[in-house]
Amino acid sequence: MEMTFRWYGSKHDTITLKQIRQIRYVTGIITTLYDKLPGELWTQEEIHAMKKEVEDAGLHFAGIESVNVSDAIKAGTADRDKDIETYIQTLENLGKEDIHLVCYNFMPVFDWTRTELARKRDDGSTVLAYTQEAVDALDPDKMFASISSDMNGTVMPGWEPERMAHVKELFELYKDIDEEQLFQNLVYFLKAIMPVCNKYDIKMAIHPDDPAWPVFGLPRIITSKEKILRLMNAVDDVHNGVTFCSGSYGTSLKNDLPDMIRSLKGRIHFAHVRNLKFNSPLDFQEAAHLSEDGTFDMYEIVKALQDIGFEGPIRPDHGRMIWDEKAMPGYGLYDRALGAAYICGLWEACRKANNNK
Ligand SMILES: [Mn+2]
Repeated sequence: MEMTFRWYGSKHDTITLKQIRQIRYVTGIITTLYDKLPGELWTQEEIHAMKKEVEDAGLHFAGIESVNVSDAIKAGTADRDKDIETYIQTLENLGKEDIHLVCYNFMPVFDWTRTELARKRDDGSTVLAYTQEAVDALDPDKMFASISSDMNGTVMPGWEPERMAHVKELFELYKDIDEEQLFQNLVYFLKAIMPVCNKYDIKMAIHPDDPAWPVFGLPRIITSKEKILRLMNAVDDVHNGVTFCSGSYGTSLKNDLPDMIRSLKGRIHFAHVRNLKFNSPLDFQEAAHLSEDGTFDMYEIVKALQDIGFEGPIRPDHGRMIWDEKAMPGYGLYDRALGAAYICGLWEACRKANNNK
């Protein structure tokens, strides 16, 4: 595996590549062209400049998170073929720049959903949190307003003001789309892009829905072992793969995370590893990566990844906001650096235990 760090670009991130380079455990960067809206073409020149900036800082360019999929593709509107053609051209340009990993998601309207971006813990740090009760009491417009006012002046992908200004129209677009239709639209998209992925060996890695159940009446389709395996079988090509995000699949306590990892052998191309702490099945908050700080057995998650021969990038995922850092919620430097060190420690311990068997 390669330990990586998500970086939001010099224009938007509070964290520098120089700082990331000094984490030591981290060798790779996961990033994106942050100013691109879904459906926009990425030129080869833009991709080249992004990659060069990372490499000039002494880091490896490990992959893209994300090339976002347009609502026309997700909802299957008349414009989708045009947008798919653009997506294919973007993939072609990524391939020409020797980039082989693309994370994406297929969540309608909202990307991940949280109801609080700074819930205070006993230790004085803050974390992102979700309660179903709060979602049920909110209308989506207000949800956007409360999230956007709480971002420490940052803009988070999937919550761009340009898109969110049209929340009502977006909801209208999806009003007749049920889970099955959304799934078929995803399969249509994947089948269309597989030839270019094969040509350049680009591994597509779908990020699970977060939380792993429908919110605001919108369908969610990447939520469980059964559903992700259905997608793997529907487009049975190694380039149709998975970002295994423990914190997103883990929002549903029905998901057995190590078992899911084992069932996806050969198809996990990227891993997000983080922990959650549950107060009840529909009320959870993010936690330090350490197993005993939350609900998941992080050792078993790392061990399962190693047991299936996972060789791709791993990144620590959302961390707590600690040491008075001001950064994008979930994406501070300090707690994610601690997370990277912890995961590397687990990885080394698992590897040595295996070698000594
Ligand atoms: Mn994730």
